[in-house]
Amino acid sequence: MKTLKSIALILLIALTGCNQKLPAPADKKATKETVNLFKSLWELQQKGVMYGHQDDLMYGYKWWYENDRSDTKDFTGDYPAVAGFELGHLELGNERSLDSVSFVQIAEQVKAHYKRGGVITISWHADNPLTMQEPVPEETEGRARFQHGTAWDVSSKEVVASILPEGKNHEMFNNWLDRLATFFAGLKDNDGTPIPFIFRPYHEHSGSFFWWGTNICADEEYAALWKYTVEFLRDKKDLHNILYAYNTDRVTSLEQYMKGYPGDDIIDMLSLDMYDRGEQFGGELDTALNFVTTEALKRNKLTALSETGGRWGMDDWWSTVLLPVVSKYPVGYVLNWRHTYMPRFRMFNIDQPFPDDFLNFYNSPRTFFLKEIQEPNVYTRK
Ligand code: BMA
Repeated sequence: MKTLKSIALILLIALTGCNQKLPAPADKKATKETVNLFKSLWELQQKGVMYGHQDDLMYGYKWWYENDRSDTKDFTGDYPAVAGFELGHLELGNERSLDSVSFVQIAEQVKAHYKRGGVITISWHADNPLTMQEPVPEETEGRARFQHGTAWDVSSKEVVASILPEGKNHEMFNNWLDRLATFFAGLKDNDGTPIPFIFRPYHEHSGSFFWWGTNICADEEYAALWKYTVEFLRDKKDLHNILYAYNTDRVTSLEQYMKGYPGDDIIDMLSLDMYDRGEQFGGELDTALNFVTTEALKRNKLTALSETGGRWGMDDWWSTVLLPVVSKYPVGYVLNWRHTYMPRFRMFNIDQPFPDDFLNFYNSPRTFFLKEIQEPNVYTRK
């Protein structure tokens, strides 16, 4: 009897101990692979930090879409654990993104990275749905003229209101979301399994350089935009392979970070973007990651430093500035922004895609590149 009882107890602990106890995505209907991804990311973020790179599989400074090529792999021998992609201009029905990348090829690389067991994250620099319909006002000059109608056009504070229900651009915006949904629905494995990914739209809300930025719309409007978008994709379009990342730019307090947060029923990840613009970066990043990751854990959410980049002219940034700070906190991944294709640009040495010090970051036991997350597979957990 005693033995039977203890066997039952051991079984109970084993059953409730592993998978069951781990937090899960906000979407109650998330696919099995998406739930597994969430749980894998949750566990990985306690152990170390994954390396991510935007458009890593699409191009480098001097090459454009070559089979299986990656700047990260060229330099370290391994792919990044996290591959970033960008969908700006998909909403317009274009074949290529605002960075001239083919959407068909993006879908190919999403599939390839999924097959390798890598993590996928997608951003969306959507055009300005209000001003893109209007001609450039006469008095607009310089940079503002260049940005007219783009994600960076902050000339009107009416944009978000205009696309929410009752707004004059609501139907048009539904159309944009429809195009997004069609693209997402097409992200499938050969056997038809929807490929899970992290979607990070309307990013850097704490800044005022996008039409969804903090001084351009009210925080309530921003939260409503998020809620509307998620309900559209998740409930109306029945897409259950998406983890949603809330995101801000540089912030100095949790209160500032949470302004516009749409709620735990919408969001899966609390992420932060911060680029190194000078000496104070390390301290500021430390403070911000401290309160963002503490809050995320409290809410059972994932975390990431979803955009970052080194200090101009600093050779050992990766190992002396970034690594020590991200190692202090449960940060899921750090994503390095894109290596803009510019084959004729010669102002600095772009023959080498990363500084030598990047290898110190790569070799650290705290960092994970693709090979380190291939087993167990983040989608099957086997
Ligand atoms: C920005 C810049 C732009 C680019 C955009 C979307 O941060 O890199 O040149 O168009 O991201 O990828």
